[in-house]
Amino acid sequence: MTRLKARLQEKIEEHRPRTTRLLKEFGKVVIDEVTIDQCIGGARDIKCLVTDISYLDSQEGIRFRGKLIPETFAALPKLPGAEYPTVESFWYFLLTGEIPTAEEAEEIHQDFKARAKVPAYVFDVLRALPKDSHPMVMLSTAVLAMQKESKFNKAYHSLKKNDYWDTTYEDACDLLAKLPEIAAFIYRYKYKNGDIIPGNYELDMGANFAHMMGIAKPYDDVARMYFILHSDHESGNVSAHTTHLVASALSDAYYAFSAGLNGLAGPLHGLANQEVLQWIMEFQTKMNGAEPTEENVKAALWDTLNSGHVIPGYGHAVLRKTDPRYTAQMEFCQKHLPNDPLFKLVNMIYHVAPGVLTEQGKTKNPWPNVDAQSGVIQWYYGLTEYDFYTVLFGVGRAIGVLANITWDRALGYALERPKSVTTAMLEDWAAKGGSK
Ligand code: HAX
Repeated sequence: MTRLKARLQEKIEEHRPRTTRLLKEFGKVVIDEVTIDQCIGGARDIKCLVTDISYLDSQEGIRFRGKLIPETFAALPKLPGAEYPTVESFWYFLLTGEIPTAEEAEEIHQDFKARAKVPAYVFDVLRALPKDSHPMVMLSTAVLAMQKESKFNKAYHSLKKNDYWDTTYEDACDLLAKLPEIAAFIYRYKYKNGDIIPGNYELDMGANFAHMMGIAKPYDDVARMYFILHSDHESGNVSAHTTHLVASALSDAYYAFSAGLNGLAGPLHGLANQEVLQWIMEFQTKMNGAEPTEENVKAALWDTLNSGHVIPGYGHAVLRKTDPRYTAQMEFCQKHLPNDPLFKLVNMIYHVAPGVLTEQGKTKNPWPNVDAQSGVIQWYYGLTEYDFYTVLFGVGRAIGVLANITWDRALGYALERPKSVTTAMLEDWAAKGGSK
């Protein structure tokens, strides 16, 4: 057993009595109320999910295990010469809340190396799909195709509830170890004439991904940064919630994560990174080679709004300030590509879009989210096929949602089953001023 798994087991045993006590002694304590606009309007802000892995504050943004993004990057171990921590060390941190030593992180690297071989049939399945399938269809299909490998599923009938986490953790590690190769395969198969670069598993996850993508340094650090930034955003977002929901039926990690990816593929969620680049490319085409001004950007943003569409990369269901994941990527750009024309244009949009959205007066948050900035970095390093960007998000998102479903099983979280009501009931309660 790795030190991570042993530590996780200790943490789970320490934690379980807290959840049991809350349920048994305080189960009827009221923590929230539900209004009609929340019921019709996508359950915004209703407190009905629990996770200790990350917490999203509307003002300060995401904290992973209590740490802000810069604190997380500073605290975790890095390889010699690297600017960002390894994904392996972050996995340890998300699961346990503790900063691993370099040796503990290396042990995870070795563990992932032993789990990394992708079954050959996965590549056959991918090759059988139409080549113009969206890369997210390919990723989700590849994950689902591997469901027969699930250790949880194989062991299910012989397991006791308290043991469910163990094989869920095994499935999570197996999946995480394989995802970079699957994602890189999709990229090289779809866009590089099937010229596949075999993995080098002596490298950590970020560096090996860069190697398999065929992109030189510092793309290894871009991959580490990108996967960590996109990992988790507490539990209510569509991809995290879907993964949790599906896993709550005791569907295994393959079923659950594949479903989560399908949610991530929506334009209001992870696909927004693709939409941002598409918007920028269409804008540049309209500019026809001329240097864009703030007035041009403003006019284009209004055109988008007036045609009834959203400005991709702006707004958020929880955040009410610039997304710190946006800021973290902007700082990377300021350091590595300060004069890049696309970066300059994205900055210009940042200066103009919040004012336009505020003037329009609909959105509760006119500030950029993670997706407004992420494509620029990928484009700069040669990854210009922007319909691939959500796959990168998906590999990162796996870290968070797989850590979460491992803990879901450890704490015995129940089958999710909220209650629906009818419109007539809402009308009746509206007339009476409440349901009581
Ligand atoms: N452009 C135009 N209108 C916007 C907007 C934007 N960027 N953001 C919100 N609005 C509109 C909403 O569509 C809504 O309009 P209606 O009343 O006509 O339905 C109104 O403003 C109120 O919305 P809100 O309460 O501020 O925001 P929501 O919680 O409903 O939605 C979204 C949050 C992220 C879906 C929304 O801001 C949006 O559509 N943004 C653009 C797409 C995007 O960037 N998505 C990625 C979000 C981050 C993420 O999940 N990454 O994966």
